[in-house]
Amino acid sequence: MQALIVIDVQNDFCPGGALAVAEGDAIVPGINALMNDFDAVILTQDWHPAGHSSFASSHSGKAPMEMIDMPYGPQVLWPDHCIQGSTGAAFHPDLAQDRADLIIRKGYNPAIDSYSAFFENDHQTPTGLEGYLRTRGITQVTLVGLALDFCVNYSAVDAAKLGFDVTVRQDLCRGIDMGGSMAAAMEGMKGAGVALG
Ligand code: VGL
Ligand code: ZN
Repeated sequence: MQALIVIDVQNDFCPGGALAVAEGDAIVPGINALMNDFDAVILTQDWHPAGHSSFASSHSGKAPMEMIDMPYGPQVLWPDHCIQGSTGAAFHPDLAQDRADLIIRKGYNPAIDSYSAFFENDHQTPTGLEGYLRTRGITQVTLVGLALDFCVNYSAVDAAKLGFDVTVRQDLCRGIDMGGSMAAAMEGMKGAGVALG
């Protein structure tokens, strides 16, 4: 059984959004077309409370894209984005969200970020997605969405570590690419056994 996992195709990651990824909206038609080919379709939604600890605005003297040491490790500080209930947190209006079997939200814990759809950034607090996939008999997952070098990358590596057969469709992803993050992500995914399609 195969699942399509669509990572964070939300307004704030598309052109005009708070943390816009170049051409983030260009992948939407291709993602919609792919949905028919899978036994399950899962959407993830970055879903932060106002004042989230991953926001630069929550740390005096810090600017977006600077790093900070958190108890769980280094963390990039982001512009305020995907605030619960905001237009920025909504899915891109053209995404076929009615096709989703499950929408999994992440990043709701104020003290910790969650790039991966499987675990928060401490790499141990689960979101519940693993259990959902296993109880539905899913063994193969294909990932698409935003951003390739952050949430897609972390989700793909975690899925592979958990033993799923993982493919990332690069043509249906777009990345942020800061400080060599894209090259590092590609190496990390390859090393984890992720197929880059
Ligand atoms: C993401 C940075 C912060 C992502 C989410 O979806 O890749 N990146 N929050
Ligand atoms: Zn976020």
